[in-house]
Amino acid sequence: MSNISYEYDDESLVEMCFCLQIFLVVSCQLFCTMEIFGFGWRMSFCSCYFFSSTAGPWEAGRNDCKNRDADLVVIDSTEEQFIQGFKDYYWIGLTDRVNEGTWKWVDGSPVTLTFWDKGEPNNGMGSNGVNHGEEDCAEKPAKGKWNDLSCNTLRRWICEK
Ligand SMILES: [Ca+2]
Ligand SMILES: [Ca+2]
Ligand SMILES: [Ca+2]
Repeated sequence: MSNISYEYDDESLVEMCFCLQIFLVVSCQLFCTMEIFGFGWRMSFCSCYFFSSTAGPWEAGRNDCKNRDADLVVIDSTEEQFIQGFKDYYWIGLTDRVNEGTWKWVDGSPVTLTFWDKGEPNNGMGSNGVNHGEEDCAEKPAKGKWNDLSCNTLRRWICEK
């Protein structure tokens, strides 16, 4: 599995598109231009992402994504884990709210590939035995891989469509 070690300036890439097959990261503006010129990749290989500048609970982030005709990001390939390069904390579209311990993507797709940080998901149980409360939503932290935390925590979010 490749080690992804990009670092992105959160402020400069608010919206971007990403094409899996050719490992290409482009701005949405450029991507739209490419689409106009007949690169019909969007349906099969490419996704576009929105990185919010404001923070809110997981559900608020999801609602905002839906208002953008999108949903919280579903990470279904190693390449898509490029989001780890962003420096801030962001909600991703993964939750175990319905069945504790059964993680589901917001689009209903199976969780086949995961990038949990060491010891995560821990449902709030710290390594020192202190329980920080139910943790049912997943974030991409500023550093390290995924962590579960309380869905009411305020985080920025990433939408995908
Ligand atoms: Ca995806
Ligand atoms: Ca949980
Ligand atoms: Ca956790």
